[in-house]
Amino acid sequence: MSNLTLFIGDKNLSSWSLRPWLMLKQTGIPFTEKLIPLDKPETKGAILERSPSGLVPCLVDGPAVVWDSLAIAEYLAETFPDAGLWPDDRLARAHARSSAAEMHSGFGELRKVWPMNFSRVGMRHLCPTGVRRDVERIAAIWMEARKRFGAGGPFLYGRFSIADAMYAPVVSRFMTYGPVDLPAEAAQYRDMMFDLPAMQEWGEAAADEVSGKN
Ligand SMILES: N[C@@H](CCC(=O)N[C@@H](CS)C(=O)NCC(=O)O)C(=O)O
Repeated sequence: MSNLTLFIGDKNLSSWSLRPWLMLKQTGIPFTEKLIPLDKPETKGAILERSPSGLVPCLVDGPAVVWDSLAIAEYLAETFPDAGLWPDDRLARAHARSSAAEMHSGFGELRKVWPMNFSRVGMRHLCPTGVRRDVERIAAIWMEARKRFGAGGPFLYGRFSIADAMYAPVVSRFMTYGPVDLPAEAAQYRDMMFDLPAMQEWGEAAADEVSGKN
């Protein structure tokens, strides 16, 4: 029997924390969340008590300590096979893994120039060439996944998967710094994701953090 605790950072800012949190929420896997406020003198020490990398997210499940969003995703997929966190079909799964990995290791310009700021929808912004290139590549990944593998539902691979969670902070950025101009199919996916009750719940907590309610 699992007893999961997910250590996360501020909901307004911690894009990496949103990913495994959304995987757990969307699949209904029970967990306890513990938020460690970022950018404070005590932050590093508090995270290091739990996460050997000194970074969040970190998942603790009894003796298992899993740091890094993608490692947490794999741990959840393996521990809860019925949650269907990767697509069943081998080709779709290979595509989904590639999409998730590209997000995990790429899109540096977009991440640098447009940091996640979840509660601030519709901010004025610049869109330099590097960011535009990242936006176009992300839209292409989304549309290819939807076209080839998305027939079974509204998510990238039909049913909700790790790939959707990996792109959730991008969905937020596409609202914060925009709404960003996207092809219709990609915009439809972005809006569907942003409207998920779990995304709204995260957004409300992010807004409370910013307004000082939390
Ligand atoms: N590659 C890591 C990145 C984790 C990361 O950069 N986390 C940031 C918050 S979003 C962090 O812990 N920052 C705290 C610090 O640097 O002190 C992952 O995928 O989980």
